[in-house]
Amino acid sequence: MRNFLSATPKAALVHPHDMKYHREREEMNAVSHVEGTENFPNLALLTIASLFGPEWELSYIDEDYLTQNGLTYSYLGENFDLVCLTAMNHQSYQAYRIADFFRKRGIYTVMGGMHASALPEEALMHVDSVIVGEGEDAFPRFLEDFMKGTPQKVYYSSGKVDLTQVPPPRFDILPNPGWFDKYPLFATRGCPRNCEFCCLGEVYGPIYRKKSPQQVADEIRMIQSIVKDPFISFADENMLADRTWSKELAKALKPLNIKWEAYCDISAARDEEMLELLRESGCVELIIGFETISKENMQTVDNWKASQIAGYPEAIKTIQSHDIGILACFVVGFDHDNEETFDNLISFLEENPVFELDIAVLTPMPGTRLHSRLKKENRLYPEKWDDYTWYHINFEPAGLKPDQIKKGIMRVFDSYSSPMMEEKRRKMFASIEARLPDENGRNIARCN
Ligand code: B12
Ligand code: SF4
Repeated sequence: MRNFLSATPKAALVHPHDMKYHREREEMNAVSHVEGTENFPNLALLTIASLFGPEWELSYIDEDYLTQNGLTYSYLGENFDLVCLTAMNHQSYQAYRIADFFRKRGIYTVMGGMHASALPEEALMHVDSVIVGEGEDAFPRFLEDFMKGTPQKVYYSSGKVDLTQVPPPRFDILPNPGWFDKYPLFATRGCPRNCEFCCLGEVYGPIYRKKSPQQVADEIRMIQSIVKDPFISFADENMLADRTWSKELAKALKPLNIKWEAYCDISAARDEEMLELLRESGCVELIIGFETISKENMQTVDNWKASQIAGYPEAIKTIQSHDIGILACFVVGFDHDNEETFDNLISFLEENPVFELDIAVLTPMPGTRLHSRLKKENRLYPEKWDDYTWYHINFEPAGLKPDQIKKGIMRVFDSYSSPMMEEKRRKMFASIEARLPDENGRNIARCN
């Protein structure tokens, strides 16, 4: 059995702050004419928190919160029995710094999330144990071993967690629950597509699974008991892939009187009955990965997506006609991209106005097919994970120089934000704008 510092074992759940990302975010905001950054509580940590027994005392530590409020990282001096870390690629160096620090103090560290799941061996150079994939089935096994004093180095998820059986995330442990702009939840896992650059299949596996609509509604009620008028941001990879279930979910959400957004693919446009139910249930925005309007490029991403490009204009019109805004996410840096890519995107957006726009730089995240291909082609730049922010060029692009990519993105955002386009969108989207809760609820930080 493990000896604890006191009768109540103490765990810290830490969301690392990445200074470099936040600096670049500000630069990107200037380019995209957007102000501020959105703050979310970290859903992975709140989910992991739900897996601890009642004997544990849990401290949720969000370094973004500490930094933005000018507070020191005094938690580093506190005594814990266990420190749990999560990290995306760009946050991994800071997660490692935190882990090194606690390990030097003899405190046990465990890490999960996107980065550690793709590179468990690397993570193990800094942390004591790694959870690969979903935490809901792997972390309880770790905890059991940890309590016995025999934790292993790596725990793998089955990738088949039954979402109807998982406990609700512990929003009640947030020390500052009202501070956040949006409150994330997930309702499904898995995605039927298989994009070359996507890292999510590696973590969640290929099986599409769902919570019950009632379960999701209950989780939202719990958030509502802690925060007034929370804006719910569904963190699912592709939430509306099952239309029948999505309609049931919309009916379960309607009485809650919330506003919400979710990630989905363009096929949502095919079911207008569903779109109407979504609108009635408070859906104000769908975040859709359009990726590219070049069929040649898209054929390297995913064949299904390549077959959808011709239908983009109609789909955009249909979804937004239901007063649901689209946050259209595009990626540049594909092998068939060149200077014309930016001109084509500018014309496409003039002809098919979208409520919001995001443009990211193609990034070869570890664990993806894109990463393996570029490695084989000897095109990866030396890996610096804090450059994996989706604002950086981390490989030798085929048809453009890194500088052209940056200038091209700027050109598209300048056109999108020109007074003429702003005016056009203002008129066109007045009824969507009217449905938004307030400025704070607006989608500012974006990712897909
Ligand atoms: C919500 C979200 C955000 C929110 C909130 C982020 C936050 N504070 O948590 C916002 C909008 C702010 C955001 C911003 C960004 N994001 Co984001 N985001 C997401 C999204 C949609 C959901 C993440 C989530 O909450 N999932 C639900 C939880 C429960 O799942 P999970 O994190 O995978 O955790 C499970 C397991 O991984 C594991 N686990 C995870 N951590 C731990 C820790 C321990 C100890 C254990 C035991 C287990 C464990 O157990 C959990 C339960 O099964 C994902 C895409 C997706 N669908 O996953 C992208 C994603 C995580 N984001 C991504 C990116 C790139 C970004 C940005 C850099 C984008 C940008 N350029 O602005 C920024 C960075 C922000 C920052 N502060 O540094 C990438 C990360 C890629 C990677 N390989 O690292 C993703 C995967 C999207 C993508 N493009 O593929 N994001
Ligand atoms: S990028 Fe989006 S659509 Fe493509 S596989 Fe990943 S989650 Fe699915």
